[in-house]
Amino acid sequence: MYSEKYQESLAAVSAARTKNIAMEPERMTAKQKEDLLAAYHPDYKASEFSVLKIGPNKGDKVPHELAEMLQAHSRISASDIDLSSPDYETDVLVIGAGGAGTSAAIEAHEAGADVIIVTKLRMGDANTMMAEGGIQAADKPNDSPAIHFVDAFGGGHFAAKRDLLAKLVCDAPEAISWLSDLGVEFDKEADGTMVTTHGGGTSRKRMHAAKDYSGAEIMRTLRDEVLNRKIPVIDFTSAIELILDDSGKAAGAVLMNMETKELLVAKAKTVIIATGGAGRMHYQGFPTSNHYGATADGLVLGYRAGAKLLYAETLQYHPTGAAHPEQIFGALVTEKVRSLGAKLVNRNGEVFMHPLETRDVTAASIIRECSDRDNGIETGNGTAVWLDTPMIEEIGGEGTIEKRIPAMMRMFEKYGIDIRKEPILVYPTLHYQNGGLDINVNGMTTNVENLFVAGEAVGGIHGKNRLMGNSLLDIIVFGRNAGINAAKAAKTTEIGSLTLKHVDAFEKEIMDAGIETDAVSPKLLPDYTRKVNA
Ligand code: MEZ
Repeated sequence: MYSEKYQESLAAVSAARTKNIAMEPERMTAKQKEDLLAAYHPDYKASEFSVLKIGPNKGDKVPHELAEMLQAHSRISASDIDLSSPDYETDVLVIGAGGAGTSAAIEAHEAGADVIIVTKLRMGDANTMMAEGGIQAADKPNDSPAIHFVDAFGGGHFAAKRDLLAKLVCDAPEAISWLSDLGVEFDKEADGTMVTTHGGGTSRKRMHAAKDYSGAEIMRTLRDEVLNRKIPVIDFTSAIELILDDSGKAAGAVLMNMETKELLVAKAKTVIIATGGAGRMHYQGFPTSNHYGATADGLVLGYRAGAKLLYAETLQYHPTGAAHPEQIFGALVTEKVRSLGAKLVNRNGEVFMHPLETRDVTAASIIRECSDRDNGIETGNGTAVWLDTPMIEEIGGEGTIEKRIPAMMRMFEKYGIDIRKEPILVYPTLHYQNGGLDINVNGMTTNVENLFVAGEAVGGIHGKNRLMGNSLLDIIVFGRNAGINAAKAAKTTEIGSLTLKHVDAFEKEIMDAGIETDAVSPKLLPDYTRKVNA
């Protein structure tokens, strides 16, 4: 139920619905997309970026908030830590317990390695849990990994590392079977075949889903598998620095108990960073669809240890974050809503774009509609456009929303909005870190031996924009891949003496570059304390 101020616009949306359902909005040309992105996408706003003064990516630009963390002081100095008697020793240390970390741990364990998972919150407190719309895999007769590759490569502005993207799409069908065999309940037709839908930028229906809580269903299954295998999970404990050995190989991490702040040392033959994304950095002041712990920690850990970043200047603003009511501001409204037929409509009830353009283009169109075109709806918390959800019931028949996107329905129902009958207000929300640590196809960073990365902390798999459903896919494909290869490397690794010299060396770089900062990193948790004016 919307207040009086929305009624005129709601009436226009409702009056135009039948015509809007029938209309087929034109696709933009490549040139139109380029111009739109340059003018309206947050990644193109030069004033929001800083040039890094130190570290492996010196000279590159990243968002101000990330630059501050990458060039911040460590939480420790090397002399604080006694590395001579580690608290934990293992073959493979996995940092992070979302979908990528747990998949990596399962495969490393399967390969016979001793594995420890360390996580700053609890297992499954991760963006995986919050992923809604689905996971892509070309496993239907009209599709192929090659077509999947072409869609994702184009959607990512032809910038993806080809070997990483090829692995993603080629391993996708097997990833679905693996998850299915572990117990993930994907949506199926009566004959047992998987239900698949389109996403933005896909030329085939290859989105597999568990209704609109696909990530939660996948995480439930992976968590059970970790527990069944009795893989040790050290929770409420963050990694705050990587440990190297005297030949520069990753060899463990300094850990911090989140409650007591006690420092611990974990020694490992190989390390996997699977710390997830960065939405809680709130780049450019955007709200986020991300989990509370998404603070770019893995990028900081890797960077200070010498690992390179790739495309850290590119972020994904999911076009449809909830813009109203305030209690769910920024929460994800899954792209599946558009896959099922809902169109984006402005204040006057006009469809202003094709609903399944890629996410960067869709987000930029919404921003243009709400800014220069002045066709947005004032919410009291900014402006927004309508996502006309009742179209779904008109197209798919009564009951479609409850069957296919029940979590969406419940989320809005709590606030008195029945999405079967009323449209919802949306605006872009910070959703995904396209960039991250640069890896080879075996999952190891390009310049720190035995340091593996999986999941959202990786850069380069998707290029400069990711398609829907390729993230749940990459955490599985590259999580498993990292686990297998980290276990293999651990078999032949001899660890030299442990060192934190790189931490002190980085501190010296900060001083030498004249960087004046009080910031410490990794951030670990966002700071939402209210700043009181003096
Ligand atoms: O891949 C994603 O980010 C995804 C499936 C999100 C969504 O819209 O549901």
